[in-house]
Amino acid sequence: MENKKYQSKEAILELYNSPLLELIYKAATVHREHHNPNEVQLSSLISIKTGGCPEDCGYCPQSAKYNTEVEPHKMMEVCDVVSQAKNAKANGASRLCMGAAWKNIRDNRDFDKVVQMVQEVTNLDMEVCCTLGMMTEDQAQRLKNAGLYAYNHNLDSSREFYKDIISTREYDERLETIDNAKKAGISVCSGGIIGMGESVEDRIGMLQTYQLMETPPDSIPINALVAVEGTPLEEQEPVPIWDMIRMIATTRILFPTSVVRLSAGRTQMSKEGQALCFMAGASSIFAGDKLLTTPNPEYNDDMELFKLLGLTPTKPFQNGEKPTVGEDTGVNEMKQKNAEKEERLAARSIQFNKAGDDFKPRKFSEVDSIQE
Ligand code: SAM
Ligand code: DTB
Ligand code: SF4
Repeated sequence: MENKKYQSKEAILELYNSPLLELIYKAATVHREHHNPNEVQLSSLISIKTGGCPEDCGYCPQSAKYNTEVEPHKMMEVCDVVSQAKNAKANGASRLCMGAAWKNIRDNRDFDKVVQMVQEVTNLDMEVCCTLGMMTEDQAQRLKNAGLYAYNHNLDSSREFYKDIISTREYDERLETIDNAKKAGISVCSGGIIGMGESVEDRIGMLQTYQLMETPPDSIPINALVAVEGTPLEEQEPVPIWDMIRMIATTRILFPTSVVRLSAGRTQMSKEGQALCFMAGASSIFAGDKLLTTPNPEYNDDMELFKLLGLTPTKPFQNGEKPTVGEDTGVNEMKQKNAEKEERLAARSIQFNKAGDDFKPRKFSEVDSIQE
């Protein structure tokens, strides 16, 4: 749901620039009308496929175009993702977000694995979110059938500023993927980054794009740029906390029912700063000492902050029903092939062991004599 009062850029800008304490008060009031202010969702991030991305997003350490410390890694195994998800759940996370450094999803074995991850993590009673780059409607349907709850695909900034930070894809392609997620009935998570050198008008431009959508995103992450060495934005100064608070408060007022996420960049923020972000309507954080590839506050520090502020982690599926987990032909074929492979390996090792029964190793002394 959007707040129709703020549709023009001028109206949003006036709100953004209003006296800070007034803005926070207004945002906190809206927040209390639609959300429990004492609950904040813990979301856990896993980079299921890291680095080597062909896109050139100027902020991203995973782009193959930049020389950063990120080591590329192939697709993780399903069992490892499930075990990390169990761990995150035991620590209070109700959502698992799986990220892949892809330009777009391709219909191959790696995607079959992702679909299986979605099935298995949803079966743990967690909200599963994926962020895999561009996605067709068929791929969205397949993920939805497997139990996917949300898809994260950020517009990141205004249409005008986009060209300055990414040259390998168009703003409209981003909008298309968001539409494909919506058509499949997947909850949309889409937001942006501040601190990339954009103007306040660019921040407002992004919010207006969401505001003018028929259905705005259910979840809006606000990231503060993590300036990573080797990327074109490595020299950017940390974004002032006041900008973060203004952005969160404005987003909260514009989209009263959406979840506003205080996302990347928290290691630069004080506890007091983060508390004001919660006051201004943020109700979700990424928990765990790593985002996808960059650092995040220690889990224990976050728990200390929760205790101090009297916050509790949100339970899963507060804003929507748990999706059903459907069978998937690709996953079933993959499992069948894996089972056959294991059978073949087991048969081979039985043969080997049998041969081994008759095998009498020679004594060392005999071997020595041969060598002589
Ligand atoms: N490749 C997919 C894509 O771009 O949609 C998914 C992964 S990508 C890393 C997900 C989001 O992470 C980006 O849209 C961007 O908003 C955020 N992100 C990436 N690098 C960041 C950074 N250095 N600081 C803050 N946010 C960042
Ligand atoms: C989002 O908006 N922020 C998260 C999540 N969606 C996938 C990612 C932040 C990534 C920060 C840079 C990194 O760790 O590589
Ligand atoms: Fe690739 Fe996503 Fe990073 Fe852009 S933000 S370089 S698409 S991983």
